[in-house]
Amino acid sequence: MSFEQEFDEHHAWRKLFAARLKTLSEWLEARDLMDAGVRERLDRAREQVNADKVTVAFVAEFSRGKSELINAIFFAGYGRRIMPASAGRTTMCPTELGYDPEVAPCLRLLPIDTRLQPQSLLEWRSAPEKWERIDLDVNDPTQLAQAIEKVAEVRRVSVADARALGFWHDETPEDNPLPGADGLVEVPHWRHALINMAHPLLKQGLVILDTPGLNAIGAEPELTVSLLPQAQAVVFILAADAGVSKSDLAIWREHLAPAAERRDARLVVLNKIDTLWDDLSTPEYIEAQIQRQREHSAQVLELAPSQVIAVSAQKGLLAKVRGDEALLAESRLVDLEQALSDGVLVQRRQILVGQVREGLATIRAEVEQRLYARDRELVEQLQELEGLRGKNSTVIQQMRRRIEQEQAEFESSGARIQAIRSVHMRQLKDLLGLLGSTRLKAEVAQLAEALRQPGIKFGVKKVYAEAFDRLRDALGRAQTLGAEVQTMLGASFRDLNTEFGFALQLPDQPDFSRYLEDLQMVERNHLQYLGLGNVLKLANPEFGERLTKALMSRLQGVFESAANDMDLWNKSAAAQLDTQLRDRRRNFARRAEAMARIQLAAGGLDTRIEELGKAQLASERTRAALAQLTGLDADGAFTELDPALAEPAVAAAELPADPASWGEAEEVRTPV
Ligand SMILES: Nc1nc2c(ncn2[C@@H]2O[C@H](COP(=O)(O)OP(=O)(O)OP(=O)(O)O)[C@@H](O)[C@H]2O)c(=O)[nH]1
Ligand SMILES: [Mg+2]
Repeated sequence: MSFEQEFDEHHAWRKLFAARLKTLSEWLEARDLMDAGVRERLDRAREQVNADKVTVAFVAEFSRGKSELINAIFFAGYGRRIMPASAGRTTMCPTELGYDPEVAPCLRLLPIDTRLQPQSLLEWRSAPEKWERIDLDVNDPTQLAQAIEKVAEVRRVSVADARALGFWHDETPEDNPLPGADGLVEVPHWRHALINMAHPLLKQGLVILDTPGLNAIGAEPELTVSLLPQAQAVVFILAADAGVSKSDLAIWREHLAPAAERRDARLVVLNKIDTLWDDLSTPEYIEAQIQRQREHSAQVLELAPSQVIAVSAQKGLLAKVRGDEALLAESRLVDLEQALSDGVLVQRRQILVGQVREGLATIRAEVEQRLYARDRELVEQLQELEGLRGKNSTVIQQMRRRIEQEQAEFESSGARIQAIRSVHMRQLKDLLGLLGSTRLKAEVAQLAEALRQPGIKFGVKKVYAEAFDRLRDALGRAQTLGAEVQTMLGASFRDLNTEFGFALQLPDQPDFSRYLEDLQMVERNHLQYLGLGNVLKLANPEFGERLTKALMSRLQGVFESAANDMDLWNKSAAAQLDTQLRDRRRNFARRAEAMARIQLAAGGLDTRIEELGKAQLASERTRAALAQLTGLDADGAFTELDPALAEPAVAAAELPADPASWGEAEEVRTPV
């Protein structure tokens, strides 16, 4: 399947999933099986799938054909070049292409001067007034291409200004731009560009990141330590006419090699194979040349030759625009599209399916727990009523009193639950405090201070190591506190189950190993980055500031996710207490009401027993329907729904006479 087809398929699956979640949620509501924990899990699953983005970043030295490749793969349908691609340095600032329905189609450009201020790129994103905005007309490819040419704009500034902006380093003079006769040097006009357009692939969640060459990528630490490591795929490009140069290798080492152990796709492209096409040579000879280049590139990058995909972006674009099938085949662009779709989309889908399956399984387990409690009550009631057969009204009267007495005893569980809840809230507050941003800032403060000092920082790696040790420690302590909550709640749940007949079951506490891994990856990205000569750049305090900002925004992401997981876990536990308390209260009301009816009418007992029997059957159907609604196989295929099971399952016997007697438990809120 081509990249586009695969992407369409992925999108179709996401829509199907959203529809299934909606059915599930309505079904749960209709049966009064929704609680705060389940609702939150459903919201998360929906969010996870809706917000799913696939970022493909193109990274290479200038002029290797990144922008041309983007044109050829994604934008040939416009019949022309959309991203500017020309000889020499063209794309001057990182350019992100995506789609946000909330914003009209436009190009937004962040001025380079913002580098002089401490905000991170992430922070600038939420300051729209700082960006220059140009509306785009997607139906007019010429206007589109002209507007996007702005990403190639440059400015001439003094060496001092270039230094302040991060494009001039006295320590590495060979990388500095050449001053003109006027002593000025050329720097990018813009720091970052965001293109928002309703292209079909972008609308479905694809994000494309085009980057400028070597020195320009390194100038923006956030790109290196955040944007690129978080992309689902990074395409690295070499050019057949240039071989593997020293700067190609520097980019490979700095941006691609460190992520080698990650599951995400890293693709290597040998572009411009058309420069080897030559009318005087035989096709066999040309093929041998291409193979030799692939082998050589693979050897230098320490890859297998099969991992290097040879293409011609330019001829591929031309072939697509002209509809020339023979040329398209010769450009081999399809090989690359295939690799992208297998390597990126198929994997992405697997990860997503895995997460969603896990979420659905938890929802099912939690709802089943509640159904189990309800079933048990049905059985008890049936036994109670069966025992009354043939008994006189005095016995029934006694039974009625017994129910009232039991009900009164049960009400004492309310106070116990309150007590448990207040201990739980206190523990939770401590726990979330460990993962909060105040704490995070405190743990990183020393590192931030060290980076802010002017001068070359030889001890920076040690400061990093210490800061990450402290962060790991904070996560570790949060996990330990979580275990304490687990012990406390587990014991309380067991007591409540035996004493008051609840069916409470504590979900497992979230596993933090994923966050420890994330932390490790952030640390590795930073150390790798500093290990590559960038440590010299740290002599500049603004650079240190930017690096700290970039670090903070990633760490915040990790800690927030950990806190969210903990919060959800606690919500589920608290919601169980609430709903089971409510179910039990309601059940007492029903029993008392049934007794009253039985006392009043002859034959009332048989009617009630029959009703309960029906309720048991309905409950079986409810379980079966729940299994179907939450069913998802490992390939992401949903279980087919049996329409018969969607019938209203609430039998009359389940409904109490007077809703006011249900007794609502007050809602639990998580402290922030
Ligand atoms: N012959 C040939 N030229 C190509 C091919 N791909 C790109 N080019 C040309 O190479 C030049 C550079 O291409 P770009 O796409 O601008 O390269 P880039 O990697 O985006 O470069 P920067 O934006 O400067 O970082 C342009 O003139 C392209 O037309 C190709 O497959 N064959
Ligand atoms: Mg470019």
